[in-house]
Amino acid sequence: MSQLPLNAIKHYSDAHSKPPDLHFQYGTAGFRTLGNTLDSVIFRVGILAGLRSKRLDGKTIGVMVTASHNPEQDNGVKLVDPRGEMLEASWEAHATLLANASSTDAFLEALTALVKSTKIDLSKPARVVYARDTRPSGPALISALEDGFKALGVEARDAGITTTPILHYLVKAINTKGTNESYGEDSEDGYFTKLSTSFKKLVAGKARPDPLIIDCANGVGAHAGAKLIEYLGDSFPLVLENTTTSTPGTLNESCGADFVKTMQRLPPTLANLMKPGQRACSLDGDADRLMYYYLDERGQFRMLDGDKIAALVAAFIVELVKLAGLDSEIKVGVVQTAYANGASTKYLAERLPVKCVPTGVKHLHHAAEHYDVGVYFEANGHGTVLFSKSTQDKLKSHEPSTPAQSTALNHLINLTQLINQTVGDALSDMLLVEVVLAHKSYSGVEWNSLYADLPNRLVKVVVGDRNGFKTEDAERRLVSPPGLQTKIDDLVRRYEGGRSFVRPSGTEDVVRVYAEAVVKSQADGGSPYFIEVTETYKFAVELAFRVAGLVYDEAGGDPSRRPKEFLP
Ligand code: G16
Repeated sequence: MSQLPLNAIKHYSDAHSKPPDLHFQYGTAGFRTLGNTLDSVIFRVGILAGLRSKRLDGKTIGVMVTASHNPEQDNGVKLVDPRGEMLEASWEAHATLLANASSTDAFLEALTALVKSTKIDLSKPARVVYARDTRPSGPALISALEDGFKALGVEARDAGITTTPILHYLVKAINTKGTNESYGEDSEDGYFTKLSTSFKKLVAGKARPDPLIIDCANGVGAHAGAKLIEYLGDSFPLVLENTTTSTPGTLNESCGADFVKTMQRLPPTLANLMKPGQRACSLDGDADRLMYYYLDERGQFRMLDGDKIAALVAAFIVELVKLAGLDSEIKVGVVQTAYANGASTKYLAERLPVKCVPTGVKHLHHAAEHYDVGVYFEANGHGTVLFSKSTQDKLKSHEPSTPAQSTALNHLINLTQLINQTVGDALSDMLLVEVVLAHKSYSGVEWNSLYADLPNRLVKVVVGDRNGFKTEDAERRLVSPPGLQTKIDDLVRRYEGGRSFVRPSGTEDVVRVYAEAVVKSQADGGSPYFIEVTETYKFAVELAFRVAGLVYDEAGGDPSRRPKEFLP
């Protein structure tokens, strides 16, 4: 094929027309909105994925149909580049342009222009691997995607219903197959074998962990978790909860990593299962985020979020690098976002280089690539660890001079196998956490005491147009609407240890408000938005809701809906 098959594309495109009056945007994690509006977008993404593959000489591109942590009625799609990482940023704009072409003719025109501007050789093969999560809107959207593949003549491989991180793994495994950078067998079996084998090696000789409860968010993590249990055998007992993937309305509903992080409490379904001291964790709807927690001796909920995971894992890797005698050659660094708890940033920055970047794993991933070992986690539990190519080569070629060095070196090599380095992966991260806990003989209590979180609160504000909110300084300051940042600064000054920022979400139609505070300044009076919370974090809640009030007013909301609408 040296020309676009315009007739075939036209034929299929007419069956997937764009809804008028809707604007789609490739955001933080691809396109994400109500599932029943996405038919044309997903069809067009099928063609775009094929063109991306042709542009990259026939390398396999991944397409994941998921809306991850979003409510069940939402859906979405994201593209995965050949090394298993997120789509290159410049192609996000192409995706947005194609998705918004108003008619089939406009779409054909935009495609022709794209082929020309990006110099795509249409004679190259187009290869794509695709998967979806368990959302009810998934099957129809997959058939729209497949129409896109048929229209362009894409060689497409269906990976079925699986997790986002497994799809990323497959993309990398397919593209590195038979090379000296082989990432593993390009199958789910290859993925589970790689994870479970390295996990067993890393915990050999350690006490078997207590059973771990996993809240699967009633999503695809339930399927993957059940498979992982088979591969782990006796090495680690897992108890899966919230596994009803076919009951409508249950996905992410009062469960899952986002619920735990936002509400800072146990999923209600776990309340009767957990005993003091017991550890558990929550995945999100596509199993790329992980939140840990436990009940203390008084039965109080204690959360171990992405920041705590970063602190635990980074310290462990630094220790192993030192034990292996490689500390002068391998430098470990950490990447966070503005959502990282101030106490975690302080703890980490006293020990390691720490960088702050805008929200979205793609930003963290790229920043982490600049370190020999880059540990990145968003506070919401999304993250992984990257070992640079030269670090991996060094680990393989280093000659240890003592048995202790040799052991540490082997642990590091096994960690490179256990960790899904393509993207945040809840199951791989969960095994990583358990390895560290086993090596350090930590319970949740010791882990939690690495540092004490500053009280904090996240609030979502529903506004007319979130695009009116623009930020700078890694999203820590608002530049638009004009004047709003000054008002936020005035409020923040009234709280000791106060910090707050506002940014538009890239995955939901809301503006997010984050606040930390320790004590309210004496000079400040009471707040009309006070809600019932425990003493320890009432000031953070108060500050978050007062800032949310400012945002709401600025966005021209209906005063009668203020402030109850702020409750997430
Ligand atoms: C996605 C991104 C994450 C991001 C999250 C929330 O997660 O992959 O990097 O933190 O959305 O983004 P926002 O605040 O812009 O809505 P997921 O798990 O939903 O794919």
